[in-house]
Amino acid sequence: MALFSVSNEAELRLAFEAASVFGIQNTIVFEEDIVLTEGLEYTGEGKLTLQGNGAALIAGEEFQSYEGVGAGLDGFGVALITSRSSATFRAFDLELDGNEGRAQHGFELDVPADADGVIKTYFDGVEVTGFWDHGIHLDDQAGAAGGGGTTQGGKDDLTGANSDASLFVKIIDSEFALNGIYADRGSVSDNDGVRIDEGGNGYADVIIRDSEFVANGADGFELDETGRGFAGVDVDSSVFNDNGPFDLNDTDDGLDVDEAGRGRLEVSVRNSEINGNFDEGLDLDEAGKGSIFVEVVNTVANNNGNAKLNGLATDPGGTGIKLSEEDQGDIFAEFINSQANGNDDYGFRLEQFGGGEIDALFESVWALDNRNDVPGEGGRNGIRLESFATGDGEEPEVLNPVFAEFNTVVATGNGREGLRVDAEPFTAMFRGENIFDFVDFSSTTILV
Ligand SMILES: [Ca+2]
Ligand SMILES: [Ca+2]
Ligand SMILES: [Ca+2]
Ligand SMILES: [Ca+2]
Repeated sequence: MALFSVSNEAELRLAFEAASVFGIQNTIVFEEDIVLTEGLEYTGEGKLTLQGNGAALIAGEEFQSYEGVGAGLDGFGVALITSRSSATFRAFDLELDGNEGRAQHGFELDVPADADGVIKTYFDGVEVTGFWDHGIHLDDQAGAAGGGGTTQGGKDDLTGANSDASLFVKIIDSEFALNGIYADRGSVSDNDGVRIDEGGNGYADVIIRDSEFVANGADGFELDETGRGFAGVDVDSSVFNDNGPFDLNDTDDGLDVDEAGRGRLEVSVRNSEINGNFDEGLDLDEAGKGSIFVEVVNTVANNNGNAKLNGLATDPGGTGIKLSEEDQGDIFAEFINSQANGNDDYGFRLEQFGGGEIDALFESVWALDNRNDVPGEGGRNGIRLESFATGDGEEPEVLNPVFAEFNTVVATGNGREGLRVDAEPFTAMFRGENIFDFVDFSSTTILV
């Protein structure tokens, strides 16, 4: 094991260079804050651990910028740390500071094309703020824009690879704030607090505990999984608030997970807040083979949407919790002791397309005062469930089953009825005291 203690840029750069050549285990220990003039690169085969001891790594006033790479990048800052290694990366008790947009990412993982197995990345006690692009970007999607990945063609000097590798990410006691909001230093649409792009073979599995994703230009957290493999995100005691105001033509979400191709989407959110984001609060999209499995417990998703931009957003709306499942597969959802109130569109919206069913439990749930007061839009429901044998937008629509249990649900004050269901058949169980009105677009409703 190689251990490096560093207290200035020259020592830190030497440590990265040495670690890239030697060692199975490399630990770099920060003795004090360090201001960087150039980005750091790691290309070694050994594990790399940054032990920050509370120090900050800061992009300097004249931090290195892209030159001659084109794609609208020239003149904008490079990433603070870039890894081109499939070895485990860990950062502890370290602040990464982009200095108001002078650096692109705090940490960029460009997955090598020949990577396989599981690449593990850990952030514990890490604060990431002030980057013009994603605060953190883990990139295993090929192509300048990625398969549904980032939108600024070629903005990373090397792009991810659609490698055979999977990504395992653990985020503990960390904060990601105020990234992607610096228009004159490179920020454009879709610059998130944390962005994980997984492509090709392999899955993405993310654990988040006691962390905050706040006031980033686009999504607070986004996972985009394509190709074979599932997308899994397990969240406890975390905050995803006030993200997504940057692009007025495409405002963004608190917590956004997209899964495409083979594989399921599995998300659990417990004891968390998803409030005040400028599009959806929690936004889950699954496509290709596979189902959505979601559990939301002791969590609030309130006041999401872009009406607070007073009409500046070109596509009004924003739902508290939105699930969309396309193609083969179903939605299995449990919402317990949770609320989605005051959102600009629906409180809860679940859509199943392409054949399958929705199986949902709402227990001790509030969906209050969700409305879309845009003239002519006519308001929204507290809870809307739609299940189709046909694809999204395909005519004529053919309905599929919904099974739903409502136990002590209040859905009042919404722009339209508290509950709307489009299903064939709709099988409903009512337990406890439920307070909502109901509009039924199902041809058969079975009360059990
Ligand atoms: Ca992969
Ligand atoms: Ca997949
Ligand atoms: Ca899928
Ligand atoms: Ca389906």
